[in-house]
Amino acid sequence: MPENYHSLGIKSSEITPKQAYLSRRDFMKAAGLAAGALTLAACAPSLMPAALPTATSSPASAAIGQKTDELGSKVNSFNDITNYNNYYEFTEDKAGVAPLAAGFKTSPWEVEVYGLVNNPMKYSLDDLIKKFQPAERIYRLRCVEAWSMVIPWVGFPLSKLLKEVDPKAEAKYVRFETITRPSEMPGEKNNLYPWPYQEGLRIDEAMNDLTLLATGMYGGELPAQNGGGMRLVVPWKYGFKSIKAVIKIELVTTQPTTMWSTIAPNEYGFYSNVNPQVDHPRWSQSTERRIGELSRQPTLMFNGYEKQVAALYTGMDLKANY
Ligand SMILES: Nc1nc2c(c(=O)[nH]1)N[C@H]1C(S)=C(S)[C@@H](COP(=O)(O)O)O[C@H]1N2
Ligand SMILES: [Mo]
Repeated sequence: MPENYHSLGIKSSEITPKQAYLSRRDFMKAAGLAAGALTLAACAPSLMPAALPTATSSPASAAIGQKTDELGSKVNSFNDITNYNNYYEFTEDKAGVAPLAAGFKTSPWEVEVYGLVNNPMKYSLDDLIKKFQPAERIYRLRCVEAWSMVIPWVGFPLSKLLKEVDPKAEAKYVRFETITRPSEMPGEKNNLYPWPYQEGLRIDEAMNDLTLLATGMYGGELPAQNGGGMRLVVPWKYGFKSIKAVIKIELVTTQPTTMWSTIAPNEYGFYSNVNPQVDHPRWSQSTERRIGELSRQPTLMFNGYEKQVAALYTGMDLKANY
């Protein structure tokens, strides 16, 4: 996952898409193009119900291109967000994910919620959308590789779903699992990785209002390369915690195994909170490169979400619990 993952013998290929350097005028043009693409997607019958919120709450994607997050950073273009992806089930090449994911079926999509709950559930994506009313949330995404984007998700708080399944008192953590479908995900045949991709959160982290289950993006459905059918978004943690294509959510008592902490426990801890003061063993985390911008910028504690989440970690040594 790091841009130069030499320890696994993976070739270093940081391919920066041309779009990352679009001028302001080209940026606007690209936003217009994205609007066209979304209209097409919305016309495909099988995709129709997926993630489009009601007409009134769904801003045109061209308008989304001019929006900012609450810190004033403008959202990345639809092109950047959908063509520069980390998604190892497809490939280790960020620019190669989109073409490979084009054939990935995100509908129908089912999510099972089980384990230490009083009310285990199986949902279709359509059920989830009807029940939990996804809305737009613009979040910064900070990859552990020290690049970042601003992404207009459409999603609902994980807490809403957890309240419905009603965790038992013994449930202390939530475990998430990505779909296994090697026929459509060629990277899953690469046995350098202990598939399926798994992630986890402490239950109070999972209940925080920022923690999102995303069913859409840029006012439309969630593109396969961004984790459609449904993905987790935890904006104060490094991007790899935001697991894509989730099909299983399990409530458990002990801290779940995660794919990256299995591969390199000294580099990717369970918490993986964005922290400019705790460097990765092989690079600094103090600054980041915003895709589409030329200069680096300082990385913020908890990715700028300190007010909302610092209390989750009171009294914890954030260096030891990286
Ligand atoms: N299942 C799965 N989820 C994943 C990944 C992955 O390889 N597989 N990559 C992670 C990493 S490293 C990042 S930075 C983000 C990227 O999300 P994006 O492509 O939507 O920007 O997805 C995360 N979720
Ligand atoms: Mo990442």
